[in-house]
Amino acid sequence: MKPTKIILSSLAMAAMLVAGALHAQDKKGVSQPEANYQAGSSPMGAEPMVQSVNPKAPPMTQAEFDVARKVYFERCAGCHGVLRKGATGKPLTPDITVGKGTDYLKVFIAYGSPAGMPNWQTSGEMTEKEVDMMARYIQHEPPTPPEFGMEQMKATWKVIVPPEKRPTKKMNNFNITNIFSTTLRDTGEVALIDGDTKKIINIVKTGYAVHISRLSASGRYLFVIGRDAKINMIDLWMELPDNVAEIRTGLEARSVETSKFKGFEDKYAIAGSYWPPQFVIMNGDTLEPLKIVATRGMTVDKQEYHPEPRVASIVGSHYKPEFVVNVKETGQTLLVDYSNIDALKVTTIGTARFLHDGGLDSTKRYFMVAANQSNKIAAVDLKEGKLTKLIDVGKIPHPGRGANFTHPKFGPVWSTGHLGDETISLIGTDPVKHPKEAWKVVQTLTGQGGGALFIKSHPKSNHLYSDTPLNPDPKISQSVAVYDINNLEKGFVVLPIAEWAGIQDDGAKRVVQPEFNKAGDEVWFSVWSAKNKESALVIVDDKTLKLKTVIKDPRLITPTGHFNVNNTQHDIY
Ligand code: DHE
Repeated sequence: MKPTKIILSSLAMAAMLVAGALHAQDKKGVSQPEANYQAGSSPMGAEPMVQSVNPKAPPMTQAEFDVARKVYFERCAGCHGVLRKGATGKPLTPDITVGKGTDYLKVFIAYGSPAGMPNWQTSGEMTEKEVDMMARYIQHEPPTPPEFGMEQMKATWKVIVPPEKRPTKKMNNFNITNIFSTTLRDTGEVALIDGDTKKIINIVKTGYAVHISRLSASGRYLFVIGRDAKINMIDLWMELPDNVAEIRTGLEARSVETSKFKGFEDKYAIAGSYWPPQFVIMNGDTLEPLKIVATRGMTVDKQEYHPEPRVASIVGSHYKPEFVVNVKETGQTLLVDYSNIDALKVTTIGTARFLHDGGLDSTKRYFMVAANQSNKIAAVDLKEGKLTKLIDVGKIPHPGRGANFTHPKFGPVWSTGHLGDETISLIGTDPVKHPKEAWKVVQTLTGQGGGALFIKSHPKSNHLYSDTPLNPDPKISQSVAVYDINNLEKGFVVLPIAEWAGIQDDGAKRVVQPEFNKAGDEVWFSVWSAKNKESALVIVDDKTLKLKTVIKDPRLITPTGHFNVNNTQHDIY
């Protein structure tokens, strides 16, 4: 026994040195906030699951299993997957982990790795005891969370105000086309803010760690999804806009969308889940679940079965009665024809693995979706129903919905920033008048640094805005870069958004997600701090690039994304 132990611990020492050195180097490439962002917390830790014991793995008590499972879902599942089959992180199934052994695994958990694994112990986020517990936990069989089918969905479905009891016309004096729905992430609420008066109209209760808002085609209904897969449907025609229906469509989710094609306006809503891997089509009036489709299947490259491919972005096509559903781990983009949901037709287009976020080009014919860990953008033709091109861009593209504008030299372009480097890629999107530039990176701009999440422009604006909320340098994460579209060579100017917010405490004050108002003459930003710190919204005059207004309110806790009704309804970005 003894010699084995010595060998193991010297192996561990060596691995520790290598991992430590690499991690230090890697700080340039993948910062801690970037890694933490991708390893975002899953709400599933509290779900009941059966734990099986692997006799070849080191023993654990039931109490240890329960704690370790919670930690795993909060810290690790985002990258390594619910079933630990690997996603953006490596697979961690017992056939791999038992062979590595506890000491070896402890080193990687403690010190991190160059591929982006955070250094959980040396960063102070886990104790040595917790690291030891996690190293043992991942050598046991991964517990499987329960499925969530029609019965479970129906049990959570509530029509708070049935359609026949709702107003037949708009009952308020708000200019609803210019309302902003602002995510209040950590309180599980959205703030509905009047874009004209800048006053909060209502704070509406939504799901846990609420994520995004989308509009119905008519602009009347707002759909909000939480990470717990809870969808809230808000009627903007009510005297005081509020929830009229809600449902849970799974245990964990990120995306919701509505049918936008002519003749199907406000007819359907769709939500994709991270767990179970599926999407559900719902009645657009009531959220009644109608059709559930699993996304488990084969990966685009190696054509291997993936048991838990998560549904990432979804967009409603304006060209056909179709939803564009992007399945992350398999790298398949599904065109789901909703014209007859009893005989559902799905066109499966192989794009690239690790699909995440994306948006339409200015003609709305092409969907541009980031395959983030593949460092690619896939341009999908929604008219012809095929992949037009896979385009290599910078490291870990993260466009949000991206930004469309007319480049003075190259014509219409769609752009994306990157999490992993400081570049902004401009991709030509006009194969008719600019065929040479189409589906190529026509220009690469240099931004403030990595850690960019969202980029935005507007047809009426001459500016392109890029945030960098995950950059480790507070000067960069608390400001935005703005480019003059007609003079891109000049570089960017920096707007000190967090400073303009006038917040005195020491919160993180990350500046996140530029979003235009309906007129396209103001840009809204969230200044996002932890829930016990002050946050704010800062509004900039797009012509002068000067501060216009700051919105502060004790109820504005952890504001992150915000969605202008008109721009979200019509896919203007
Ligand atoms: Fe998001 C969009 C997933 C963390 C704010 N985010 C998306 C989309 C996906 C996604 C799949 C595209 C939805 C669509 O268009 O249908 N987000 C994830 C994650 O998996 C991740 C990395 C980790 C997690 O645990 O959730 C994650 N996202 C975040 C955040 O930490 C952000 C910055 C703050 C927050 O509120 O949670 C955040 N994500 C957003 C926003 C959008 C978004 C604001 C919509 C952008 C848009 O312009 O439409």
